[in-house]
Amino acid sequence: MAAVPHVVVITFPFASHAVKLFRLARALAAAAPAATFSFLSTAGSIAQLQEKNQDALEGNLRFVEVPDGLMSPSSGGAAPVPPPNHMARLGLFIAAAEAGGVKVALETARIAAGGVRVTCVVGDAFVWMAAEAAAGVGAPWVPVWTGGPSALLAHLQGDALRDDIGDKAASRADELLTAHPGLGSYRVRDLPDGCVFGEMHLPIVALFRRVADQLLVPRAATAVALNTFPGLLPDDVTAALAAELPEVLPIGPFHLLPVPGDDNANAADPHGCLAWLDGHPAHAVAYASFGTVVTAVVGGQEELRELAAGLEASDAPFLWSLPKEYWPLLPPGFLDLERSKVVPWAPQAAVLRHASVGGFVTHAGWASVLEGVAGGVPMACRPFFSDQRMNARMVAHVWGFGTVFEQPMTRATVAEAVSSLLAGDQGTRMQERRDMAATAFAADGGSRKNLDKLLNIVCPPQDQ
Ligand code: U2F
Repeated sequence: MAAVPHVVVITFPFASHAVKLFRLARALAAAAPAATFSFLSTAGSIAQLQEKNQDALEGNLRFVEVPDGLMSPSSGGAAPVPPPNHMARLGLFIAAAEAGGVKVALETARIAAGGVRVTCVVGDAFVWMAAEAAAGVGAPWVPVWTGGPSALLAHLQGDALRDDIGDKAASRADELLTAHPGLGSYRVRDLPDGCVFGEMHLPIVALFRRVADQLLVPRAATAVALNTFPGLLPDDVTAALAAELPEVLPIGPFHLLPVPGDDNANAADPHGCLAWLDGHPAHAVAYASFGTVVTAVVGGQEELRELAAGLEASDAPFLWSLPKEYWPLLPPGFLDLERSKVVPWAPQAAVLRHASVGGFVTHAGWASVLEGVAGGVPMACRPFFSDQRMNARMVAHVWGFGTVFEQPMTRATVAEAVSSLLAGDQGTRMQERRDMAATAFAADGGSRKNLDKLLNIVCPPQDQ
């Protein structure tokens, strides 16, 4: 008799990764009701997910904790170490996961599921040690890359890029990477931090190298799932990824993954963004947001004030999602502007789908880019780090769907970018890709087929 499928989905518990992997877990759990699903994350990340998802979850999905590394071994795990900064927390989590935290969590998941052995591990690629843990229990490993696919390609080709560029990144910054398959549209300066330049001592840099090495181990991964949909990426990027990886499964946009009862249309909107948008004509409003890590001040307080001044100078009505702690940095009187709305959080995917939104000022985090594409909203990108420069380049130079701030934003460049997004016809250039996104999970949609393939891996047909 075939084993009862028990699928573990493990997330990287930082930034918006957990939200993305959790949506995938819910979509898989809903599609395979006979299988058991365990969602693995740290206690803090699980608490946040539970707070945001108060509706009934799929009955075959349960949470299981992985260690966050914050407990001091010398204290016998009794007292938490004082919370360090984001990068330090990330380093502690990785160290704990590598020291056996993931393996132990798989065993915890097995016990919590009444002893049903883990039959498949779907995991955020950042949690690279899940590969070994999966192999240890004889289960296939399916890594999931949530960021920009071109940045993944750059990490996979990291050795060749470092051999080519060495320490000449600064003098060759504007050179196109035409010698590297799939990277010909990008300049040296667009590469992700830690690939050939950046703060090489940071734990995230070591993490990216380890992730790429793990993905390149022959036969370690059964398939690699990406947050994109067939037809979105240029052919050379798709071909280069296929050449480097085992089966590539584009199963995005993740925000549209089919989760019964949650299509983002009824997203929580405690600050009334959608009702406010209802009061504006089509394509009239600019929306600004910088995701969950950048939050608009990575560029510094001065740049935040320039952005504010630029939005004000553009004369357009605007909605800005900005965490409240930064509001005191805004120019005097800014929060009282009649034509603006500043909120600490917006239901972004629904906002970008709203007919009145005509332009998006973004850090070019990959989910934000996909939500912009799905909403048909052209973007003015201010990339800061990681994959964001490559994502921004894809938006502006590959798709022609907006602009990039190559320098920190100023009052004048913001006002000009916003006016041109709202006045232009760039939205029509993306009509085809927008339609592909909208139908990605329809019966014959591109991502639907890949999601079915993924389901066949995680729960082979006889087990569903
Ligand atoms: C890191 O990116 P972020 O988490 O900062 O950015 P996104 O990938 O764009 O994801 C942000 C999500 O948060 C949502 C938004 C996205 O789904 O809709 N959101 C919202 O709903 N409301 C708000 O007010 C603000 C945001 C990293 F920094 C990037 O470089 C990577 O590309 C990304 C990959 O996972 O992770």
